[in-house]
Amino acid sequence: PTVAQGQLSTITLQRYLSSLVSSDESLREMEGLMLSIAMACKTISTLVNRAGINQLTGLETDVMGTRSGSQSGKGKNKAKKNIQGEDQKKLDVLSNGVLKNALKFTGKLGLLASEEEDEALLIESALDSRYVAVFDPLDGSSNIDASICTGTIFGVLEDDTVELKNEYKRNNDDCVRNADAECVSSTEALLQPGSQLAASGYCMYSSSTILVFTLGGSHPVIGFTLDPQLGEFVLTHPNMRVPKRGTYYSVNEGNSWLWDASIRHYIDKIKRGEGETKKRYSSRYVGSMVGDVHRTLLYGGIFGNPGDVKHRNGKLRLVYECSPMSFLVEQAGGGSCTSDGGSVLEVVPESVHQRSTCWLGSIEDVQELKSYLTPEETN
Ligand code: P6P
Repeated sequence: PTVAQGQLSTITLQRYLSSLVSSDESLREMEGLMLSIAMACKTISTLVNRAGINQLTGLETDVMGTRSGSQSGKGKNKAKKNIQGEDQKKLDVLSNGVLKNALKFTGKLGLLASEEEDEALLIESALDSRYVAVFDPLDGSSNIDASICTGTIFGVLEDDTVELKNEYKRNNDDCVRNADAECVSSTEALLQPGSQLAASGYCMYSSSTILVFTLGGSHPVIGFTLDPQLGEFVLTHPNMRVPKRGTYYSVNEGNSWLWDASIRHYIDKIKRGEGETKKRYSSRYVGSMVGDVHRTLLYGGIFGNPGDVKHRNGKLRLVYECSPMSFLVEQAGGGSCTSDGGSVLEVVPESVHQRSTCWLGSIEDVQELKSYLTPEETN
């Protein structure tokens, strides 16, 4: 469903979603989830915008001395690490709590996975819910102290094990067992390929706060901008479509000496104006996936985190970064692929925090890149 340009500013997220549900009752639960995610994003937006004022910049610390039992108790502060071994920022922890609680209290999710949580969260009271959610609560948080854009990335999946669970007996060791009493991981609903997403999106915290999402199927990619005066997300991008071609490439060239030769060759060609369009491409790279993907969605071009000899699978996480973003870009008429030319959306995750190489953007730019990619070789 799209709306005439003139009507845009009067349509809030709440009104848009309720109009969807009135024509399709099966979206009732999804409406509740999206409103909870939007509420959490409003809170995170305020936290991010006031980080400097509320001394919420900097690292989440773990006071060492008191743990090692030193007399003084004035231990040296040491940054806490997430399961990725990355320093956690204060706002990573806060944003994670805000989103986790917002989703838990919907009572509509039995399972959550977050970049900031080592293990998937089982919500006993809602284990038989229809959906599970995956999210990166504050992607690009290393940019926070410099007030560069950050974002929340989320995905919603049908819990395809719910029916099975009715046959399984829950076991007190927190796994579900099938009829043969084999332990079936109760978190397998999270390990679905991106093609199975029921919804995905992001909220970007930048010069404005913009919530962009899609419900897949016949639904558009749609964007709502937070009106600080109203405190409401209002419809500003009714039907986002990626231009078929762009003139920007967005990748961390600092790693180019470590890339596979095929990728170095591609980037070299397009920056020299020797690619298919014969136009010279410019580099645009914020180092914050949500900002780089949002620009690519609007202006076209190609974004990538290709992996290299040191990080074969790149830096981005499949389940809550690559899959949701690839799903959204492809729904907007763009393309996506891994660095060996495969489909991001067909990669079946083996673990919640696994990484994947990822390219996404204008369909013709992604197709041109794929013509350079050789099967992934060891360097
Ligand atoms: P690199 C931020 O840490 C992040 O997860 C994404 O937001 C961003 O696209 C990527 O890492 C940046 O990676 O290797 O360029 O620092």
